[in-house]
Amino acid sequence: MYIIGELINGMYANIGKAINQKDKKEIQKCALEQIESGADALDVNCGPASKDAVNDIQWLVETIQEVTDKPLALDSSKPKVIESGLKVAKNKTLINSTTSDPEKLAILVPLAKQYNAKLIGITINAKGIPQNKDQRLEMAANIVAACLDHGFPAEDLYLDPIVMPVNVAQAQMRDILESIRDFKIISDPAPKTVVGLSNVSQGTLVRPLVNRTFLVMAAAYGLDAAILDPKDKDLMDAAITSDLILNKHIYCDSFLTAYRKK
Ligand code: THG
Repeated sequence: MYIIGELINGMYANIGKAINQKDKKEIQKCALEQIESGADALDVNCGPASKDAVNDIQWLVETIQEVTDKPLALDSSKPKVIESGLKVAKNKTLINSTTSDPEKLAILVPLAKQYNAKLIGITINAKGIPQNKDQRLEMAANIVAACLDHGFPAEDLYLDPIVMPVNVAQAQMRDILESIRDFKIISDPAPKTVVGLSNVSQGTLVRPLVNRTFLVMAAAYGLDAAILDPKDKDLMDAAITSDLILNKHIYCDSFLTAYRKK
C-alpha cells in the first residue's frame, strides 16, 4: 500500500496556525513524523482558511523540501494552486486532484504530463458526488479516456471513488469497495486506485477502528494507495499486514519492523 500522509492540511488547527505565522519548524516536524511512521508521500493542503493559497502552497512545498525529498501530493480543487506548487516542487509530484469535469481534465491532464507528475482523478463532477457504482464507473472511464487522449499513462493515474462517511452513506460502502475493484478493468494497463481514508470515519465515535477496518477491506479489493494518518500505528500495522497477506512482501517473524526499515 502506497501511504500518503494526510496531516499537512490547513484544516488542522496546528497546521493552519503554522501557515499563517510562517512557522517552518511546525510543518517540518509534521513532515518528518509522518515519514518516520512510514509515509511514502505527503499530502499538502493549505486548508479552507488560507486566503492566499497560490503563495501558501509554494511556501509549504519549499519548507517541506528543506527536510525531505519524498513525493508531495498537491491537494487543491484550484488548478492555479496546483500549478503554483508544481513550479517549486523538485521531485516526482502527485496532483490531487482532477474531477471528471471536461474543463478540469483539459487543464490538469496536460499539466500532469508537462511536469511528469502523477494524477489523482476523483469521481465527482459539477453535478456532485455519484450515488452508485455505475455513476462512479462512468466518471472514472471519462477520466481514463481524457488521459489516453493526451497520451498520459494510465499507470500514473490514481482513481479515487470518493469515500463517504459511513454514518452518512452507509448504503454506499459496498459500492465504493466494488468500484476500487472495477476501476481496474477500464484500461490495460490498468489505472491505480486511491482513497481519502479518514473521510469514512468523520463524525463517528470510534474513528481509528472504522478507518482500520475500511482500509483492510479496501486492500482486499485491490486498493493501491491511501491518504491517511500514518501516526496511527495500529492503522499502519494493519496496512503492512494486508500487504503481507496479499503476498506483496515476504514473511518473516519481524515483518512489521522489517517493512518499516525498507
Ligand atoms: N480524496 C482525495 N484527496 C483528499 C480526500 C479524498 N484530500 C483531503 C481529504 N480527502 C483527505 N484528508 C483528510 C484529512 C483530515 C480528515 C479527513 C481527510 C479529518 N480531519 C478531522 C475532521 O474533519 O474531523 C479534523 C480534525 C481536526 O480538525 O483536528 O477527518 O477523499 N483525493
